[in-house]
Amino acid sequence: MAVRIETQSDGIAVVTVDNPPVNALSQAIRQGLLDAAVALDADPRVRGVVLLCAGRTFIAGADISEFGKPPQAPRLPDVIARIERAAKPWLAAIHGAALGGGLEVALGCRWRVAEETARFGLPEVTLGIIPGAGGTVRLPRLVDAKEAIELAAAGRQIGAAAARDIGLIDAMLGQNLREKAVAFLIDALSKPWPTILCDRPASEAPADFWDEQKARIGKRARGEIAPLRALESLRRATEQGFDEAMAFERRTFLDLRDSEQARALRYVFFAERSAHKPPEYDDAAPRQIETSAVIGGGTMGAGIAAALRNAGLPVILVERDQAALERGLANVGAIFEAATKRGGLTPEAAQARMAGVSGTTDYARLVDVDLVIEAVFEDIEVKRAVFRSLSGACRPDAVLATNTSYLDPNAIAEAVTNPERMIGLHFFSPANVMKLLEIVPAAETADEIVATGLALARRLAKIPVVAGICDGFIGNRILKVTRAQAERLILSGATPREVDGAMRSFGMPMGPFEAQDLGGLDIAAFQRKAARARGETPFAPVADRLVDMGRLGQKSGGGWYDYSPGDRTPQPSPAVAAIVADAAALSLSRQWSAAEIADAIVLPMINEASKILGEGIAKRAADIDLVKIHGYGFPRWRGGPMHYAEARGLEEVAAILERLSADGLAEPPGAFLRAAAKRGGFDLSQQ
Ligand code: 3H9
Repeated sequence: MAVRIETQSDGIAVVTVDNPPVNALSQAIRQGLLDAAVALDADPRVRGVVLLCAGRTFIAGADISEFGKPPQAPRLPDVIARIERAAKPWLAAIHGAALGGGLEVALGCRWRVAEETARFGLPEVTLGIIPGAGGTVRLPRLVDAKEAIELAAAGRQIGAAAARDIGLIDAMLGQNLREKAVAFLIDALSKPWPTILCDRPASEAPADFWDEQKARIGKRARGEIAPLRALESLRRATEQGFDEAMAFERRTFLDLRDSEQARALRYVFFAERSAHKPPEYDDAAPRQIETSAVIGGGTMGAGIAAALRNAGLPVILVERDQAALERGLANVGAIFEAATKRGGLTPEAAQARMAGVSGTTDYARLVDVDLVIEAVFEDIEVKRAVFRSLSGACRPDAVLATNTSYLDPNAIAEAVTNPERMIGLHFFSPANVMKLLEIVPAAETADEIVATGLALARRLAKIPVVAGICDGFIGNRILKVTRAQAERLILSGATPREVDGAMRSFGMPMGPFEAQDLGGLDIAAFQRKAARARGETPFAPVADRLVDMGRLGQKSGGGWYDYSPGDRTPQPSPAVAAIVADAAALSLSRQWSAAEIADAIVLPMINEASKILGEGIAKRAADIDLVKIHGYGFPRWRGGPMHYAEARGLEEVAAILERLSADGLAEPPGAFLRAAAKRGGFDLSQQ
């Protein structure tokens, strides 16, 4: 039985939801809860009800996989209303996560208690919807409107202590949740019961409060619809009666559930989960990793070391001399210090993390480590030398990984004894923050080493994508196209500011020129130099000139934009305009709308991504979407470039590419994209 009832001799009934893996509110669970409320009200032995869940979590929400299908009775709002008005009052005893519909069920209970490690949230907005079973209506009847907005419109999740502090739960209980919850309920039954939320007034907010919140949430949403709709629903909940507000919330929920954004966000949700288990490696068992080392303590190496420590792995940081080692250790320390300042880590936790990082300049110290990640300068000879040293110093079965972003892991593997244990693990900067991990097997890499990379990604809370070998792998190969297109646009009449603005409007956190100024123009210039040495002809006439002039971005006081000292606000640069005018003398010049600019950048990205898929560099279209969302800020609510292309229609994408190509502004659509357009789409299934 998915919903079990046990009636104890003390008059407390314990209702257990048991629907692995996350106790989602499938039709059977909704029906089971409704039946339980009816049956327990009719049972004279019962005084009160404890609702808890089996397995690793409380109810994690509605069953997202049911969203695309016709709804089945009973509706969740009706189930919750029945629980709320039950004659025998309910208490929710929460462990794991109470999310979405799970928290809404808990709000229908008269009391909520939780284990210290429990988490709470209404993450519906992250799925392109708003709560649909009273979340936005009951929450502001329990907690302050500001807190309700954080949870329901900003989608923030909070821990048990914070939940207790804002009044979302009545008590935080330790281990043995069931016994403690029953004891809590028996005590609570003997005191006056709290008023059910549907009968309480909503928390009031000053007149200008909602306008301020609208501006704040709207700014953060960057094109996403759901957060502002959730805010509107919360506002109605404070201004209208319960039933009217419930009806508004439900209408909005149903309206959004079938929206393009919700479809895209659901697709990403399931793609993220599938990413951890690519079927090609189903039969490979990961190696046990208990100890680790990072070679190189620069920005990337320090970020990787911090990520490993955050996941509980001890780290040995290796540098070539004592001074570099001290700088590297200081870089790692600075990451934990910053986390402490932001409130993400207590000073004690930061100290403990740092205590787990030891430093050395001697490879002999690595004799026993399970995993080494190299993050030194992007130079093949430097990297080969590191791997020769590692081959001599480490156990023959230690996993050896390179964090290269452009070099060929096969060329590095030549320096490794037992090359089947060597792999590319491409982190994104800052490595302790960015979610993406490109896993790049070399020709001889064993499947179990790829599986080890996948398991490591899970442990580091990252999204893994297995990529084949080509220049830039999946992400940076597409990035090169993005940059080249941005440059073509400014040579065709658009300004850097217009291009950046258009891409922000599309939903990117930053435009391509601002991003280059932030990261520095020198790294890409270095890659172009290497590409030219290989006989390639990368397109970057303006960027090349800027680098020659020493305009490397913010760090040199100017790049695509000018910057006043101490001010990071990009200012249009007359120097750049002059270079563009000079370089553009032969090109066409025209006015560009924001939508045309976005097309001229995003559709060529899709074209390149299709080639990547056609060549087998990416195994699934969904992998490319995850790379662009988690490594490059592609708007999640658009589902990534491949999902976006399908939603737009591949025929249309191909036709616009043809037109751009006729004007010399992009490559024509490739064979794989044309074939997919004919078939009616990429295969966006995740297997
Ligand atoms: C909602 O509630 C709407 C209501 O307001 C209105 C109703 C009227 N449904 O993440 P994991 C699967 S909207 C279906 O790897 P973890 C997941 O696909 C919902 N399936 O585990 C995976 O399957 P598989 C609001 C779900 O321990 C497996 O469970 N709620 C759902 O790392 C394990 O997932 C949310 O948005 C679901 N709701 O993390 C919560 N959730 O093994 C979404 C998970 O086949 N869920 N699955 O790949 C989560 O945040 C995490 O899953 C959770 C566990 C934190 C619970």
